[in-house]
Amino acid sequence: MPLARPESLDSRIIAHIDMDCFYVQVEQRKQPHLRGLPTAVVQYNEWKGGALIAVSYEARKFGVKRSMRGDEAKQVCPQIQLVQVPVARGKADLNAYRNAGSEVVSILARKGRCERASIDEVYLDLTDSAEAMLKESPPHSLESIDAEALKSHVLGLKNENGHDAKEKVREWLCRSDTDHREKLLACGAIIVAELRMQVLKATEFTCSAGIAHNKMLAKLTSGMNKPAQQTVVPFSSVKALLDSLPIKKMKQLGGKLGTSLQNDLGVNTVGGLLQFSEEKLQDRYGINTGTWLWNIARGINGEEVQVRLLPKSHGSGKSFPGPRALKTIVSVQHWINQLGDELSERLCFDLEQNKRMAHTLTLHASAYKLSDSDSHKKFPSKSCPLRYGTAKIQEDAFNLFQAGLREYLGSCGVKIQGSNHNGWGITALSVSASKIVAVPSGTCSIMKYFQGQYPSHSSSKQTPDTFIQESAPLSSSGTESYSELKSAEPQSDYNFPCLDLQGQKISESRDKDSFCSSPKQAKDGFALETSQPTSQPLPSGVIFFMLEQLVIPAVIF
Ligand code: DCP
Ligand code: CA
Ligand code: CA
Repeated sequence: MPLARPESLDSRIIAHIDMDCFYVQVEQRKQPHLRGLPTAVVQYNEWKGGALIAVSYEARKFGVKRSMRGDEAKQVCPQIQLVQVPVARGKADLNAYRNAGSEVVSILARKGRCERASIDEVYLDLTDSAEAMLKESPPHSLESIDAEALKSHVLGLKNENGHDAKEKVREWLCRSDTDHREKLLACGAIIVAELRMQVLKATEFTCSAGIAHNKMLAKLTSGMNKPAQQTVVPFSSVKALLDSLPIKKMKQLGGKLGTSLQNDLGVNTVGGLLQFSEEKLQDRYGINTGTWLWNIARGINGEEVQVRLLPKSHGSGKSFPGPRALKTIVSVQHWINQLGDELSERLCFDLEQNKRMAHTLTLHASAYKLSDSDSHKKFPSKSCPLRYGTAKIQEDAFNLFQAGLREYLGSCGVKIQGSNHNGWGITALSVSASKIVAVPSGTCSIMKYFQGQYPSHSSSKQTPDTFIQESAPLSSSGTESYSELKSAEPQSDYNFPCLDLQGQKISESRDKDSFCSSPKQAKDGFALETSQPTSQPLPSGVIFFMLEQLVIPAVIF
């Protein structure tokens, strides 16, 4: 068996913080009379009362689950309060939730390196803060320990739920007869309890947390004691935690790899992997995956917390289940226009607030054919270079759709033009923007940046050659991806489009396709994202002229 790695002596302090029934809390803050009542947020939809997407803990006690529809929830809990997700452009509008998530991030990021991992969760690397606390005011020197920290669940601590549980936790937090790592962990628990209280005070939202020596263990435990509680993972309790952890519960083992471990190796818990040598796991699953499996069986995970407060991609999508499937090109175009409009608004907001631009536009769809021998064939996702401007995004997304549909229908020759029924249906559509980068600092103007970076094309049409196959999953509504995209990245040497900014005048920008013509959505929730962008800001010589509904980049040298 290989020797233990340096990572197993990991003395970092990592927290994973996840908001409790997040969309419900956002709605309850808007409508305080809903607080404490069984409440659920329902996705816009008339069928059977809509789909539940967030359920309060009061409603969960009645057996209400996220998989239910509104009507079903009312059967198991007649007094349930159902709140509709806000709607814009005929689809769910998640801006309020995104902004609420940003409010929380702006508080958490004060204490350590912060990685926004989804709309309602972050990782924090609190190592430096914990080291500072241990040096300056170690727990045993404190006159009193914060009540919230005393409510921590410390894995492996006996008598966790007994009457003197808090006293046990106090003893654990204040131990002086332990190693440096565990003293740091105690400091991490106190810091996270304090942060959670700050979040509650500033936003009225509760959250739960896992505190451990690495991301994997923090993530595994943040949901163990919900709502409004935190769980601490001392190194000594890792083995027991993983011994009983079903293999499919581990992030990245929920799919085929987890199934293979169960079926081919007969392993049902993460700890069950301990019986295999690293070489054996590498022989079976390749060098990287084999080593990764060997490590996770021991609770080892060297993954760093990335500095990321902003999303890596933006998406806007909608599903059209059952009878609502789109069956004509005209209806598809209508929805692509709605999705493109929303995406364009978000891109402009990102550019204005964070000085970032996306470079790749991708269209995903789910489809069926009526007479289909090849029913497993998926609608191919397509990408092209992204051009700013609502009409351009709409046009390019529609071209991508048509290219995808041609390929999807293949030789079966179903016609794709016209507005009559054509023998196919679209059950989900999404457009997304990825490859988001900062406009480089030191560039003397946005316009020069565009002119220098992007070869000019007179035609706005994408040629089929620039379409790139992708396989990212569909989003059902507006999405932001905060983690690495798993889909195939577009080829790196594709041509960038002309952004049509050259010689743009204010008067010409009044049309719908003007560059970032909608400044209205600036929101307080993004304050931190503005003040601490993950990347370089625009050069100081560039300002945005705001004129009525227009925002035009201009050079003031
Ligand atoms: N969400 C969604 N559709 C899903 C899952 C989640 O729209 N299938 C939204 C609603 C949730 C939010 O994302 O409120 C965060 O998702 P979580 O999985 O973190 O669940 P909750 O925060 O609602 O509950 P919990 O307290 O269990 O974390
Ligand atoms: Ca959550
Ligand atoms: Ca979550």
